[in-house]
Amino acid sequence: MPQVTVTEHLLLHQKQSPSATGRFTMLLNELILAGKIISRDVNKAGLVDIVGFTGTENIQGEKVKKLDRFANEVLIHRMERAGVLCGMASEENADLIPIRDKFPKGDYMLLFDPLDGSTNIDVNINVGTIFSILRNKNFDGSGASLSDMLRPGVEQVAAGYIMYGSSTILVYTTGNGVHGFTLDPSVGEFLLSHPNLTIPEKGKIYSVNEGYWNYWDKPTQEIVSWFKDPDGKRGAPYSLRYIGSLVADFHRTLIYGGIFMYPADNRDPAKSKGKLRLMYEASPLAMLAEQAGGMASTGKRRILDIVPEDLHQRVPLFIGSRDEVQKIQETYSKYA
Ligand code: AHM
Ligand code: MG
Repeated sequence: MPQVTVTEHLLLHQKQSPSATGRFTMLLNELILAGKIISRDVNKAGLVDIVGFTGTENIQGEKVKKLDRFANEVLIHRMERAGVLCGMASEENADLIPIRDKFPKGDYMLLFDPLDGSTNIDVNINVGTIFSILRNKNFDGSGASLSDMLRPGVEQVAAGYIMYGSSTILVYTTGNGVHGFTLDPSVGEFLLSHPNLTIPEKGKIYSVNEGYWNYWDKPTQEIVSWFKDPDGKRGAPYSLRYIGSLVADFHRTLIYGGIFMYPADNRDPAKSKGKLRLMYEASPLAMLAEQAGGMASTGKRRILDIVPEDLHQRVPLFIGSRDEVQKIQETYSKYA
């Protein structure tokens, strides 16, 4: 069987679009190279003195691990030089990251979570880079402003993730289906392994940190109880799977179906809107989910319709198969 590299796949898709200039391919190629560099270092994390905390805290007040900082630096360094961006934002940086004057600019904007799930690195659990790409409608050759960047997920031109696990996988969409590529380390290329991924319409798995049960609202408690006994006769319950690493939990949901949830909770005011960030986590994964035939919701509204007010805004997230996400929305509307 002929093997299709991610670059060939990108070029093929670019050819289908008459307005394509190749700049988007350049952007994704740079992103892929950054992903390969991060993958190399994640793979040897146990070998070198790179695991452990840096001793500082990020904008969310969480401890930053060395590999998070490394991944963030690699992405900023490479992508600033790509010549196609007018601004970036990272989960690890408080403010918008400008493209310095010495580099050429383009109208794309890149938002990313450099290494999501990094608390899992020390125990060899999958982690991932999540990315979201927007276009600046007001681009005039200079940088992007905050208001240029605070756009709803529905305007994303591409989104995806690179998961560093037993193998390194790139999953992305440009609004034309979802495609997965596996890194072949012997040739250093991502090869098409999962063309046209679709989420099963209904699944058998729910995924949530159930330790927070006491802090959830009534609709979330009701839906989780329902997953344990969906037919009301103590018949077949859903299975529970929770890795605690969003990219890994989402990747399983994408392939097997079912639902991943990170609801709002009342543990502390910072988590009253959930834990996950709209622009770096929820929106890009929501675009993938919808492109794969699934759904993503806060329980009350579609994730992709939310207009962000802040780069680091958090949002409750229910994402996966249509059937289960609809069930959640029905439960929420009962309580409205
Ligand atoms: P991070 O961006 O600081 O890595 O945090 C996000 C991670 C997700 O990967 C995961 O879904 C979630 O936090 C797990 O949180 P919890 O430990 O509260 O269940
Ligand atoms: Mg994260």
